[in-house]
Parts: sequence; structure tokens; C-alpha cells
Amino acid sequence: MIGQLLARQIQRYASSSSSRRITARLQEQRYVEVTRPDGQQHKYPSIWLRDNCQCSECFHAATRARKSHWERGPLHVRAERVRFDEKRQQLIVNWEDAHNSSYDLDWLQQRDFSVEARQRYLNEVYKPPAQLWGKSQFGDVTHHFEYHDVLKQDAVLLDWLQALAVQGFALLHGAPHDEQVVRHLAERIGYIKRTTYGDVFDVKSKPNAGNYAYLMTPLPLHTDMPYYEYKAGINILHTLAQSESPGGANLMTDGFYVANTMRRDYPDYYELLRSVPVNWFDIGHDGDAGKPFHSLWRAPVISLDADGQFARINQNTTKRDSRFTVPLEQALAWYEAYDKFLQVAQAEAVEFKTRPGDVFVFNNLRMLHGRTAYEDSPQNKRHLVGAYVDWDIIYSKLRTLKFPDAKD
Ligand code: OGA
Ligand code: NM2
Ligand code: ZN
Ligand code: ZN
Repeated sequence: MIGQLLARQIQRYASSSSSRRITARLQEQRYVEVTRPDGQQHKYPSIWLRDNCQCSECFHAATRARKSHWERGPLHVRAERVRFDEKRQQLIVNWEDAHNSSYDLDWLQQRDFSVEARQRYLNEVYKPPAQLWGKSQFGDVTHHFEYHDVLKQDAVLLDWLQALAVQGFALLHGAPHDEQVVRHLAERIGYIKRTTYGDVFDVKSKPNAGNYAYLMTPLPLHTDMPYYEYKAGINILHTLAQSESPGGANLMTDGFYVANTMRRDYPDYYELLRSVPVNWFDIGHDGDAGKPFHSLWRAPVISLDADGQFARINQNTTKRDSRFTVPLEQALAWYEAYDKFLQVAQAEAVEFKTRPGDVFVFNNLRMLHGRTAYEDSPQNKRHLVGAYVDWDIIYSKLRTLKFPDAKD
């Protein structure tokens, strides 16, 4: 009995004294394994450690810039010895070429290669994951903000940008009757994306309309500017005057939700929409005195990013070129797929009607949007003012708000 107890005590002592330590070991020269007291292991490629040596010879801390091996990738310098320095809480690596590196434990942990750690970084720092939504969830995913709060409070600005990234749209209220509202919002984020339609543009029925949107006709579900390689990221639409006629209502569908439905329910159609290139074009001039333009961009309806996530939806019936430069059979099959895509998009579209002072903002890479037909009268002319901002600028602002102390 006593012998058993003693044995257990000795065992506990032995494991706790060794487990209090963090250990590091080399695995086949190719990896360095750091083991924590609780048994958790972090594994790093040796070449990556050498590539990211933080010493002042290899790294320029002030600009967060790697400065060694500029001409070629890091050569396979072998690690000779590794150890963990308990006092400095650092991994020390001595390399075969007599170079020495040390890495803070925190720094290493933030760069953990495990699936969970990588996913955490992508979700928290790269881009918040999109919450896809169908028509029935519209109420739950709609975020409302006061225009003045967005301009004045950083916390509200952050929530607004987060909603644009996650739900893909948001509604602001209480904006003044001022054509500069969209500019103020864009400049609160960063700056306006200027396009062939100017920096701030009027969406209203105009004589000699240079764009289909500048008519009173219905505007079918679309994304703006599929004919740009660098397509406008978000669309900021401020309602100055709304139509008193029954029309002029907004339509919107989550294009990523539609893409996801296609992938799940119609995989063959999905494959066509993801791969068959369509020519999107815009020929004309903006207004009477506007300079002529000829925009053209060739891309599928559904574009994916490097991680295989939905990156961009291209759809604008009025801007789809009659030149369909794909093989005959592919054109035939594509029309079937496109028809189903539009049918799902229509079925999932929500309708609402903004009022003067509302600003409707949405992700133009994701949301299909449109409006119903309206009738102006001499006393009532529908008038929206719009502007675009690029996602590079928005994500950057979002990250500076979320991580004001980010160092690397
Ligand atoms: C546009 C557009 C919506 C509206 O001009 O591209 O989508 O409500 N307008 O007029
Ligand atoms: N406007 C509103 O893609 C488009 O041409 C949609 C864009 C004219 C800037 C309309
Ligand atoms: Zn170094
Ligand atoms: Zn539009």
C-alpha cells in the first residue's frame, strides 16, 4: 500500500518536473518541434525559421521587412542545434553556417502551423468569414446604424465595416440632405474609388442617359461594373429623394448564397458558372460632355479566390457582351446554368424601399441588387447619390480598428 503510494508520488514528481519545461528538438533536420509542459506541440519547418530569423542582420524591424537572401529563397542551411531558453522564453537555433537565431515563444505561437491556428488567423485577421443568407433570414442579418454615429464613433465604424464584411450590407439612417454624404462616408473609411462614372455619381433619370441605371425602367439583379478587372468593392447609395410612385424599391440577393446553392444542388451548372468566361463590357460616355470609354473584362459569373472561397460574382444583363467567345457547345450549356442561377437569385431576392436620409451600403463583389421601375413626376424626382470604395481600403481600415497595436 505504502509502496504503491510512494511509487505514484515519485511518478507524479518525475512528470511534473519534466513537464514544467518547454523543450525543443530537431526532427530529421527538417522541422523544429517545440513541446509545451501540457504536451502541446508546435512544429515549424527549419527553412521557415531561417527565412524568418528576427535578428537585425536578417530583419529590419522598423519596416517589418525581411532583409536577408534578397536574390534567392532561403537556402537549405541546416540547423545544428536547437534549445529552449527558459529564462528568455525563446527558441534558440544555431545554424551550420555559424548564424544564430532566437524566436520569442509568443511570436512562434502566433505563427503556429496547426489547422486551427491557421484558420483563426484567416478568420480574425485576414477576413471575417461571410455569413451567407437567404430571403427568410433577411430580418436577422440586417444591421442598422445612425449616420452620425458612423462618422463620430470608431466602435460604430468598426461594427458597420464588420457587417459589410460578414452580412454583405448595412443600412444607415439619418443622413442629411447633402450630396457629399457618400464622400464623407468613403473618406471616413479611406477614399473613394474613382471610375468612368466619376467619383460621386447621381443615380436619377436623366435625358441622354449614359447608363441603363439612369432610366426609370426596372433594373434587374446585377453587380456594378463586372466589366472592370478592379471592380468596385462596395457601393454606397444615399437616397436624397425617393419615388412617390409605387416603384423605385431596392432588390437584393446574397450572390454567395446563390453560388453556394448552385454548388450544392446543381454541381454541373455550378462548374459552368465557375469556369466559363463571359465578356462583360461597357461602351459609351458618362453624360453629354463625358469622355468616351470602352471597358471590357472577361470573367466567369462565379469567381473563387486562392483558398477556393467565393471571391466575386459577376452579373449584369445589360453589360453582358453579345460577343460570347467560347466554343459553341459551351455557350449552349452555359445558358442552361445561367438561367438556373438567375432563377435562384430571383427566388431569394428581398425587396425594401429606402427613404430620404437612408444610405444603403453593400458588398458589390457579393450582393446582386436592383430596383423596381418608377415614375418621376414634375414634383417628385427620385434621386440617389452613389460612390464606391475598394475592399483593400476597407479591410485595412477594419484591421487598424480591430488591432490598433499590431506590430507585425
Ligand atoms: C445602380 C443601381 C439602384 C437604385 O445604379 O447601379 O443599382 O435603386 N441603382 O437605383
Ligand atoms: N453606375 C451607377 O455596372 C453598371 O454599369 C451599373 C453603375 C452607372 C455607376 C451602374
Ligand atoms: Zn539572422
Ligand atoms: Zn447597381
